[in-house]
Amino acid sequence: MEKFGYAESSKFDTYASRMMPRDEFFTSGHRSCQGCGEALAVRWACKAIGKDAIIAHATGCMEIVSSGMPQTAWMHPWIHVAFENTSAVASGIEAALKVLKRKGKLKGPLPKVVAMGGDGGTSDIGLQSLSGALERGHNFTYICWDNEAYMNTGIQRSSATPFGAMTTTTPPGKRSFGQRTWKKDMVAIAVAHGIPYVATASPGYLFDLYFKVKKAVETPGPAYINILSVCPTGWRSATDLSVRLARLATETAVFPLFEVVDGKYRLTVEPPKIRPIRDYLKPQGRFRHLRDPEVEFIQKTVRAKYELLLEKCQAPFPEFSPVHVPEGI
Ligand SMILES: Cc1ncc(C[n+]2csc(CCOP(=O)(O)OP(=O)(O)O)c2C)c(N)n1
Ligand code: SF4
Ligand SMILES: [Mg+2]
Repeated sequence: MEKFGYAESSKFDTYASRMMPRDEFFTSGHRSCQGCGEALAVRWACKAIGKDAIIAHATGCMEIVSSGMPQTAWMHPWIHVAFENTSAVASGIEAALKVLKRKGKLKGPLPKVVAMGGDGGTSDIGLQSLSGALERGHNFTYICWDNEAYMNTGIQRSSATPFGAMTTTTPPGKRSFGQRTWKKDMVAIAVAHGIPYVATASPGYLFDLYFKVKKAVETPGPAYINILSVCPTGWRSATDLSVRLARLATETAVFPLFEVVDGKYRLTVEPPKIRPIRDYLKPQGRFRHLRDPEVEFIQKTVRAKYELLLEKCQAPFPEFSPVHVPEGI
């Protein structure tokens, strides 16, 4: 795959696993559910991270399914941390590596530092330590496995749960249609920190995901990637539909794939025609209860947000001006 590069890869409509590096860093034998889109995303993200990396991982599905004592599916040095301090731990690792290098105890390029967490661990509980680490400019990459609820503890809503979705804490009924709030925009929050690299990715477009993660870990300074992680258990969807659903999320503009480099937005996957939102909602039991008015509201809002994103992509100026402090002051 490396010989094609990012630009060429976007021309492929089919996907062949043989085109990706063979090294496995998230190995088989873990206990994720059948058809878990999150586990697929982790596997390919880890291929992109490559050798010589240290991972701090919050509690959540990908930690629980992969690290039951005395086994582990992770081939990288991997630390299980609490929700609140994932990015603080990553900051500490990065700072310690720099000190070791300064003291001459580490030679050559430093290992890459990566923090990972679910949407609950990122957009709710770990948000303040993430914000601090982005603001301080640590050289690390944060990856959010966004399956849109607290799945590991039994499908409770998070601030990343989409409008109208059924969870165990937003049950639809006579007085409720499910989640009442719009999904928190973690990408916009990350961009607002003025960091050099922010992106969305999904297991429906693995080449796109691979190159974004690679770019993120190679970017000096903080990088943030939000990965839509299809969860058949929580989304009440068929286990053989996960990759299809990930693609539908982009084809319906619910989850556009783009990157923001030094404040400049760029769409990386441009669907030739945006499909109606029903195509995405229908295969998911979590949206089964929605009536026409709610579906129409979702359609209208998704369309308006997509238009706004396209405008940002076409804007001649970046969202922010990167500040490069000159040497010596
Ligand atoms: C401070 C704290 N609160 C609650 C829990 C219980 N808990 C463990 S996993 C989990 C769900 C995590 O949700 P998310 O971060 O979205 O990851 P997912 O399981 O969906 O991949 C919760 C609430 C905990 N471990 N620590
Ligand atoms: S609950 Fe969802 S995210 Fe968690 S392992 Fe199962 S399918 Fe994957
Ligand atoms: Mg989650």
